[in-house]
Parts: sequence; structure tokens; C-alpha cells
Amino acid sequence: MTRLSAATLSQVPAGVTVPKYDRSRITPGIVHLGIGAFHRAHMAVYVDDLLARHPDWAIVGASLRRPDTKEALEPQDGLYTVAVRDASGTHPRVIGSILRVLDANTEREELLALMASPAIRIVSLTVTEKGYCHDPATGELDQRHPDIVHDLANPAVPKSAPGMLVEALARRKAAGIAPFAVMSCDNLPSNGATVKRIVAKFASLRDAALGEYVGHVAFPGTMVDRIVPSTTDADRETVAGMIGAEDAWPIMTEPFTQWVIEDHFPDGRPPFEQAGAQMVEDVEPFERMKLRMLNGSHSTMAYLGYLAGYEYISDVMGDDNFVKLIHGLMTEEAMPTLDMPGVDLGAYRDQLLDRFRNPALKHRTWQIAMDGSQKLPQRLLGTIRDRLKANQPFERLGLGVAAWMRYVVGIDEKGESIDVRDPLAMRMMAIAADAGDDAEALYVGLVALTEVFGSDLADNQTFGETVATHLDSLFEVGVKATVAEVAG
Ligand code: CS2
Repeated sequence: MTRLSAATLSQVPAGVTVPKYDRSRITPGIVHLGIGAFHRAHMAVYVDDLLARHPDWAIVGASLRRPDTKEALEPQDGLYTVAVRDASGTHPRVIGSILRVLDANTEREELLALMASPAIRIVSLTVTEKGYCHDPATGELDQRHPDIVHDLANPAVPKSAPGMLVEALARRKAAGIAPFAVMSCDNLPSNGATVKRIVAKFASLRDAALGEYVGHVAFPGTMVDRIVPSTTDADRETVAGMIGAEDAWPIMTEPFTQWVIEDHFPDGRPPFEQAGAQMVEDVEPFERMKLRMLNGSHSTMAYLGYLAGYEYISDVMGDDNFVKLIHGLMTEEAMPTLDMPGVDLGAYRDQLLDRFRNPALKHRTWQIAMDGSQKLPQRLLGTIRDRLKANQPFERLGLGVAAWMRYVVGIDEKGESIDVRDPLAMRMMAIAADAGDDAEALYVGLVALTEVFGSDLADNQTFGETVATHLDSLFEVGVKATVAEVAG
């Protein structure tokens, strides 16, 4: 079978949407760091919608860790398929907005030179929570992070996202070129302000004047939403059958997509609103809503669901007790902490439950369970802090936290080992080994991880009682019985 590429694009069957612009005339205006599946299902699609009328906003992607996306997309001239899936079927579309992919490890200088060039007016990022090298509980730069230590010692050859951004901004400053806007599209709380704090701190450690300069750079916040499971070989086959060509890395996703962006781009931006994005003054309420409702539910379902033997989120949604638990978590515990004038939170919740049910989307609980230490603070713990402040119960959120503690032990209910992927995995395994089968000791060991729990929660008696009781129940009666009990 032929490979998808510029030369074979015309052979794609008529029913498949392909770029409606001349790809030889588009030029880069955006560099995107972290060119993973999420970006390719989300921002790259919005940009694809705009390029016919705004050809100077194409994307050059960069991978900071692995060269696999470059290897997949290079022979395809950057083209790839986004396949939208639901009960009605699979709907493929070929995306052309990514001009090239650079490997930051082997093409660092070329990437930095491009980021420092006047044509690039936006540098966007999806490097996942851990890619910012920060302390998740405080949102501050982790100055002991090995990549940060490296980048401060070798600022011209950075490895980390903050290091790359600051080196490119320093070069622009030196050349008298206006800074690009930095747009994080990761699930961090107040992602604009948080990333600005991290990057400005890194810059100030390089030199005070640079720190001040970064303080004036625009970091528009965003709320991004689209569910994107990892691609499987079966997906590759399905897509090849539909587009009549081999695509080494198609992206599978759901029909739903949402993007809320703070309108702060002093050096210009594409008219994202023409592609369906909402441009707002303050994105924070939207972010908080999404992190607490969608991602908080996701993580709770991921830990409990994985332990209960459910491979996919849609399987979890087939268990009435889990649905009741998640419905209650959103309605009784998360929604009262949100202030969203003009948004019908009940309708938002129901739409989320429908999205979670999507039977065609094979979204692994294990995938969502990854990097929990980086995710828990904004997904569950912030909501719990608000509930504690208001003297209100948080049994379901507390069960979500307990499920994470049970999961990171690394052994499931059948005694099989769990592949726990987390930057803190080694430390957590050591804590679990020390605790043995003592749930209370496990709780005490894990709650002492200040990067996750800060220093307030470890001392909070209500928090301790709630989470430790659920953790004990998970060990004593098992996951399904505990879910049934807490769901009520
Ligand atoms: C998920 C998110 O993997 C995860 O942690 O909760 O990636 C989620 O699917 C997206 O935020 C949806 O927009």
C-alpha cells in the first residue's frame, strides 16, 4: 500500500476531507513544542481550518523527548489523519497544518533559530504536566529538577521546555525582535499564569534582566478539551482501509472539541474564533470547570476502574455504581465549588457522561492513570481544599485520592503487578514497600509527598480520616464493594 504523502494525497477517496489550500504556499507562524497526539487532534485541526485564508500561520512541531512523531510524519510530508469516532462510525480527515517536525535533541540549533525568527509569533506547548519541571503542589519551578540544573549550566543547549523558551526569547531580545506569545495547552491550573511564573523564574536565574524581560511576555491561558486515546495498530489498519494509503500515525478522537483562549497576543494571532475557539478575557473559570469536572472524574475512574479490571473508560461507564459515583462527584462535590455564570453545569456534566460513554473511543484507564502525582493537585485536591474550607463533605473525591494511593502500590487485586508510570514512581514504591499491608502507614507515607499534597493536607484531620478510611476499605473489601458503598 502507498504511504500518505503530498504526492499521494490526490489518491485519497473523495469522501475523505483533505486540506483545501495549497500546501506549497503556507509558511510557519507557530512553533509547537510537544507534538503529540493531543496537539494533532486539537490545535493543529483548528489551524488547518484557517490556513486557506491565513497561510502564514502554519505549524512547525518539535518533539523534546522522542523522535517517533518526526519519524512517522517526515515521510508523509507532515500529513496525517484525524479519525473522529462515535457510535455512528469513524470519520477520517487528512490534516495539513504541520509543515515539519524537528527533533529537539538532534536539531536543537535549527529549532532555536526558528523560534528566534520574526515569522514565529506564537510558541505553543503540550508537553504534559511534568514537562514544565515544576512542583505540582505550588506551581513553582523545581530548581533541583535535573533538566533545569542542566539548562542553567548550559543555557544555549537547553533540554527542558522552560530552557528552550528562555533561550529563544533571549535571542529575540538580543536581536531586537518582539517576543512571541507563549501559549500552554496543557491541563495545568491557570496554565498561562503558571507557565509564566515558571519560565520567568528560570529566566531570572539565568540573569535578572532576562527575568524582567520575560515578565513582559504574553502567556495567554487556554482551556483545551478533546479526548484522545493512544493510537493502536488496529486503528492504523482501519484508517489505511478508509483513506487508501498507509498512515504511520493517525490520531483517533471524539466528535467533541473545545478551546477557550485568553485574547492576549501582542504580536498577532490567527483568527482562532473563526475555527470555533472562544476568545475570552479570563480563562480561569473554564479551566477550573474542566479540570474539576472532566479530569477529576477521569482520574477517579482511571484508578478505581483499572483496579476493578476495566480496561476502557466506556467499560467503567457500563457499571451503574461507577456512574452513580461519578455523577455524584460532579453534582454534589465539584459543581458547588464552581462559579460559572451563563454556563449550565448540569448540562455540561450530562454531556461529559455521554462523552465518557462513547463506545467507539477505546480510552484506556491505564493511559489516564499515568503521572497521577502531577495531576492530582488540580484535578481532586483543589476541589477538596474548597470543600474543607466550606466544611462540606468530599467522600467521592476522597475515594478518588485513596484509589490513587491504592494504585501506586503497583499490585492489583489479583496480585498482578501494575505498570505505574509516574515521575515519582520509585519513591512511591519505596513508601509502599515500607508500609506493607498497613493502609494507615501507606496513607501517612504518601500524604507526606509535599509535591502532591502541599504541607496543609498532611496535617488535616478530616482529610486524613476520609482518605485513610476509603483506602482501608479498598484493601479490606475491594474496589467494587467500596464504590457501591460510597456511590450510595
Ligand atoms: C485525561 C486527559 O489522560 C488524562 O489524564 O484526563 O488527557 C483528558 O482526556 C483530556 O484533558 C480531555 O480534554
